[in-house]
Amino acid sequence: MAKGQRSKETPQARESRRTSEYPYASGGWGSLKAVTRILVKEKVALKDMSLLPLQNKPEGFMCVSCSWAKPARPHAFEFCESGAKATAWDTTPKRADREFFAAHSVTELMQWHDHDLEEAGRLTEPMRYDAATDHLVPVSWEEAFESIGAELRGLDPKGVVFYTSGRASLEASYMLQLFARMYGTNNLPDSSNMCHESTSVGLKEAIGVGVGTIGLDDFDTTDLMFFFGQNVGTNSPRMLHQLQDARRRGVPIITFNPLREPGLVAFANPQSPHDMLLPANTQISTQYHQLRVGGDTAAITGICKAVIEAHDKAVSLGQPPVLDLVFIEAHTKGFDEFAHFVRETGWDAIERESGLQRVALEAAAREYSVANAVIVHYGMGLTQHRLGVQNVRMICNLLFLRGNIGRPGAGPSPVRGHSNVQGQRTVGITEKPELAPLDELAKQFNFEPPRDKGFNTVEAFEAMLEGTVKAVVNFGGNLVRSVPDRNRTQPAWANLQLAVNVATKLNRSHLVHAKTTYVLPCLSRIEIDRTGGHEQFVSMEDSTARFHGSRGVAEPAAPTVRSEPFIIAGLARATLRERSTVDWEDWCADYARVRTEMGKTWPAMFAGFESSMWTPGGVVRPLPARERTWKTKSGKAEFMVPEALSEDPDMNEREPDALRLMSLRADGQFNTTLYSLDDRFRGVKGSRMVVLMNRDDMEARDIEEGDRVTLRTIADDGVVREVAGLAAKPYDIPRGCAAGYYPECNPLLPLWHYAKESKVPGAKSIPVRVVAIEPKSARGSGSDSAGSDKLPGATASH
Ligand SMILES: Nc1nc2c(c(=O)[nH]1)N[C@H]1C(S)=C(S)[C@@H](COP(=O)(O)OP(=O)(O)OC[C@H]3O[C@@H](n4cnc5c(=O)[nH]c(N)nc54)[C@H](O)[C@@H]3O)O[C@H]1N2
Ligand SMILES: Nc1nc2c(c(=O)[nH]1)N[C@H]1C(S)=C(S)[C@@H](COP(=O)(O)OP(=O)(O)OC[C@H]3O[C@@H](n4cnc5c(=O)[nH]c(N)nc54)[C@H](O)[C@@H]3O)O[C@H]1N2
Ligand SMILES: [Mo]
Repeated sequence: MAKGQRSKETPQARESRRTSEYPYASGGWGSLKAVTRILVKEKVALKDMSLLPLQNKPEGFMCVSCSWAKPARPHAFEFCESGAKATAWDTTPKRADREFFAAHSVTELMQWHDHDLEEAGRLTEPMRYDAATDHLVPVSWEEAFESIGAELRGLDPKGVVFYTSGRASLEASYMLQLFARMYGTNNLPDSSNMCHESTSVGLKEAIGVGVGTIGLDDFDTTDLMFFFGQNVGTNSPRMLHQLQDARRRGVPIITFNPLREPGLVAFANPQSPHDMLLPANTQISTQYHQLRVGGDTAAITGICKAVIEAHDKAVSLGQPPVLDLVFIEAHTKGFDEFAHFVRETGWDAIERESGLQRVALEAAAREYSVANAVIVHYGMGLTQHRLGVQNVRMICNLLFLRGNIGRPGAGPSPVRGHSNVQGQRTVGITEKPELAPLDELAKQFNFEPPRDKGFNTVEAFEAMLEGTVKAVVNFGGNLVRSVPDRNRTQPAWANLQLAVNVATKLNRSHLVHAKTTYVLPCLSRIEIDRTGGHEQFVSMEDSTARFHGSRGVAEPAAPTVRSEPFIIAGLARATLRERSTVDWEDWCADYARVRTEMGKTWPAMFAGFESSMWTPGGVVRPLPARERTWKTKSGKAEFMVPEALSEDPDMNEREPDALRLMSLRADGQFNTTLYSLDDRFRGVKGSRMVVLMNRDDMEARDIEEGDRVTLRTIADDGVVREVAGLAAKPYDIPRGCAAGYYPECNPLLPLWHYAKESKVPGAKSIPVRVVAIEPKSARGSGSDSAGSDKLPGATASH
């Protein structure tokens, strides 16, 4: 068909295409096949496959994938497709050892695809970049510690950053924050700075704790759940068990998401023979609202408006109130201002900003108004916006209207990412001095901790660009891929004086080498930790604020790989020397000593933890908001009036051809780790260089399926940000919105495009425009519809 002359698709054709995008429920046979494929690909031995049943069991290891809660009565196979992939990835027999690094120079490895770097296998020995040969070369642990310690002693601690990627155990995290503070800095960002920090800020202001208040038991008593911007089937699949059980009880689920995510539509449990044999899958969402990207504040305003209107009507008719007036009166502040705002906001503005019709929002409000206990689950679709903190506050506003917090079956449920990201914050990994127990640490360890604010992740890179941050000690993390503005931030990383990377597998951040670069291999949590000559355990906190013990079950990748506590102790000892008041070796010989110290710092949370840490279902962390005690400024749960209906004020309709680009995850990845280039659920195969667009937006720009487009960020700071070679794919997504993959799209995301109170990058709302189209037909036959990602997408050359 000639360009510009395409006929419009009929609604029927559109509907049938929509339903053919992923014809199967998430889970199901597709999931089993994907697990088997990766086990075979990673050559995981049969004996290691027997590890899977130990995953997330009270006596086993806590999965290294997501942080979803671990039940007291686990399913026989308490793991999911993602968790099985993560386990296979870590227990692979492949090794990136000294022979591997001798065979491949760093310049050569820079040409490898991200997937292939990690696919090389587990790191086995400490390595240092050698500029003379352009290779990573082995060094002994002692030599690495001594020379890193000497370098750190020569630097201003305020210019050194200690990043953690959300996997390090409570013990390792406690040790690391203490080391950093004894060294002299609060520069302790972690991955939540790019993730749920909008939650930590927003929930703290609204309810006095920065974490969700629900537990697994709440799934048994809830009678309505919402999902805002969280993709459960891909990113926290074990939660599907609880959702399925709730659906069987008839609990409705209302979803707000620009995309129809298969995992939120239907689910077949691949571990249930009953589900696998019956074609009828459990329907997950009973209402599915495909709002515009950045339309949540408007949508929630609409629901609240309908609820308040229903209340006003009921009261005028002498019927029982719809609002929980007793809760509002006794427990909250700011209701009148919020209700005034809601009454004053017109439906036309709500419909325009949310992209949804009034009737749809009223339908959601009707369910909400009759439910007695409501849980709201949410994820990156809410937090990664310019007004991401406001979004979180809007969730609270909605819950407060009917007292849906601090009672069974109700509350906010931010679904966290990394397996211990929440726990790291709990034990002092924070750049905010007011959140760390500095007085307790000062007394307990007889030193003067720094009191000034440290850098979060965005600020660390701003300072790196200015040249004031000179060194990064990086636990996990692949920052040159995960942070915004790649074409500016990657060269800043290469300009560092010192980069120390503690990791399980090789990633690009190790290769974009600083003047001095170390790569130190650490144990995965799946492996048996024999530090100190005997088996040791660690602990973590899940997404529902329960602490769990974790015991490694697999043999270590190599005898020379060390535990994170060992590595932190080595670095601390060599850096602090006589300044240290801690016997790091002694702590390392028995992590129970670290837990004892944690108990002294936070008696309410960790006193007696040594004997309780194996409690099935976890040790419940005390949260005042669960008891309706509000540790907020006013001592009440606080309503707030949103400052704008649009979450992305800089996206206003200023630019008629602008698209809101969300950068998100595929089921073949865990963040920057790419297990494969497929996104099974969204029908994308063999390449991640893809942009999903509304068919009408494609037609308006004369783009055909498979054409390769160049996206450019709309920004007036004089920096050109582009990603080229993205294969366009028509998709069921609201007009004006587009979707691409993280991390491939990160060059488009300006470093300053963040939520102002939390500095979480606005990764779900990048204003872009299509600036070039390379027609598929011009490339000749034989080229597939997907883009090309043989080389890492749009990296700056090094
Ligand atoms: N398999 C796997 N599991 C993971 C990860 C992984 O990469 N792979 N990563 C882990 C980490 S660190 C995290 S933080 C979590 C992330 O898990 P999620 O919070 O689910 O994150 P994303 O996949 O980035 O995107 C979430 C959803 O938000 C929707 N969305 C985008 N914009 C908007 C919007 O404006 N409004 C609404 N309502 N929805 C929107 C998208 O369509 C998508 O379905 O998962 C964790 N678990
Ligand atoms: N555009 C865009 N950008 C985003 C996001 C987005 O949605 N869109 N999401 C953001 C979010 S939510 C997050 S959490 C960040 C994540 O960003 P990062 O924290 O930078 O990256 P990860 O991919 O989680 O880290 C991967 C590396 O961790 C190492 N690793 C694995 N296991 C361990 C371990 O046990 N110990 C140690 N020390 N290392 C280990 C491996 O070597 C692997 O290469 O990215 C953020 N960036
Ligand atoms: Mo995350």
